[in-house]
Amino acid sequence: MNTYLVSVIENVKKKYAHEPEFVQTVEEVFTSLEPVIDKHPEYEKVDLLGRMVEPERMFTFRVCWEDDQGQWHTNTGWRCQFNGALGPYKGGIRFQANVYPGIIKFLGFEQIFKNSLTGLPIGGGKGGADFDPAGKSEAEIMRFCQAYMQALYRYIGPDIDVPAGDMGVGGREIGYLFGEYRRLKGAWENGVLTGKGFASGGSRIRPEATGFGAVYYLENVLRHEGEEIAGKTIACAGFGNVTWGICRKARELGAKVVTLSGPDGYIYDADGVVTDEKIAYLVEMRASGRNRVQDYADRFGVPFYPGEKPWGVKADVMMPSAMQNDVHMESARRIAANHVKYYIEVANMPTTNDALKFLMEQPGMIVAPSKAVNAGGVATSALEMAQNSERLVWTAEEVDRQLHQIMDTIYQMSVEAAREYGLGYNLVAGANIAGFKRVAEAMMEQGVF
Ligand code: 2IT
Repeated sequence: MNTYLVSVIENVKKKYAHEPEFVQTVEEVFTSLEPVIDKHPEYEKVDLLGRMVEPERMFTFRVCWEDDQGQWHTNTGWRCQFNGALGPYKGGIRFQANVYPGIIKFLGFEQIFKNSLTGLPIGGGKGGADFDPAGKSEAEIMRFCQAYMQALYRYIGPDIDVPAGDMGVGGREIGYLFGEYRRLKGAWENGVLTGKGFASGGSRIRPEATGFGAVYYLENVLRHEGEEIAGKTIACAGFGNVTWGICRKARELGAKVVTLSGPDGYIYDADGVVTDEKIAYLVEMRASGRNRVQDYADRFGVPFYPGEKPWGVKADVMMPSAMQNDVHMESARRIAANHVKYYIEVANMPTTNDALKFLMEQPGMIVAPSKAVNAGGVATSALEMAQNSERLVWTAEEVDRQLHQIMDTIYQMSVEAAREYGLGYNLVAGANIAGFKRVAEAMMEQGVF
């Protein structure tokens, strides 16, 4: 192993032992980079890797909000401006009770390389709060978003840092965040946030972009194997925006999603989540704030497996699309035993590092990494920024065409990067290397700071 690379990883492990998700992603990304670091001894002198694992800056702030009974609550908010070498910091905001700096930093670190892969001018950032949106009223959500923006607005801007949604933050929350930013700044700077509603300057296709992009990526993988998407069964996790987009695009192309999951368990729909009614119901379930997938089983009369994950089902394609570390070693063994050929990560870091390594070693199994597969979401956010700065609105066809092209390019760049470094058909290493190269080049050009 390259001694410089090892020393940076060891340092992160020691220094950030209290942020295990961040340590996990640094280890995963940097381990893939060995042949690149071997080839570039000049990186050590300027401590390029040591600089990459330190955010350029990170804010922590208090967020106070009043509930419907007049009781006040205090939460913590964060925004990590991780790496701005390629453009304004860009990345979502996550509202979830378990959010802490280790989650924000793992997401921010992934975002640097993902954003680089899109080929668009966006740096990496991420934010969030340890606020649990489940069961909150509409008015409480609005007040929380307003309070969050009151703390954040002075640190962001269309050329500085452009937040978007992530878990717990969808179009509704972005609307409230944008409204408060506009009120505070007294200016129509709609390029400050992406994922806005269409009337507020949002882009066509942004809501479905992550799911559509994931399916476009999957099509590339299938083509490489001489297979077609039509007729394939897909096991998904989650039932949010991303899964909704996958269901729609899969149906359009003749495939079907057969599982959905939530914190309460998973459902198996042998006919597939393919009718308009079923697909629309996903949006309803998410908007209800109940965070339960059993509602789908009750409504459509399909089996529900309480407390279980869908990784033991037989399907052609697995697309973990819910959250980090959803697939552990035990699930990975079941996936391998079922001879699943395509393991396509969608959520950010859905697989533990040992499970990912195990799956990549399975003969005949193809593993694709989330930072490439889900990059269509942020890529379309960058297209939203472009439309906002041009004061123009592109058609859905135009945005979809560009999204499709970006996903094809990400796939090809990943394949070529792995091949260039003698790693064969390795989509995981290829994505890490291709993403890293562009950031490294920009950082080298801009001098040490
Ligand atoms: O993980 C992600 O890429 C996102 N949550 C979307 C980020 C964005 O800026 O659209």
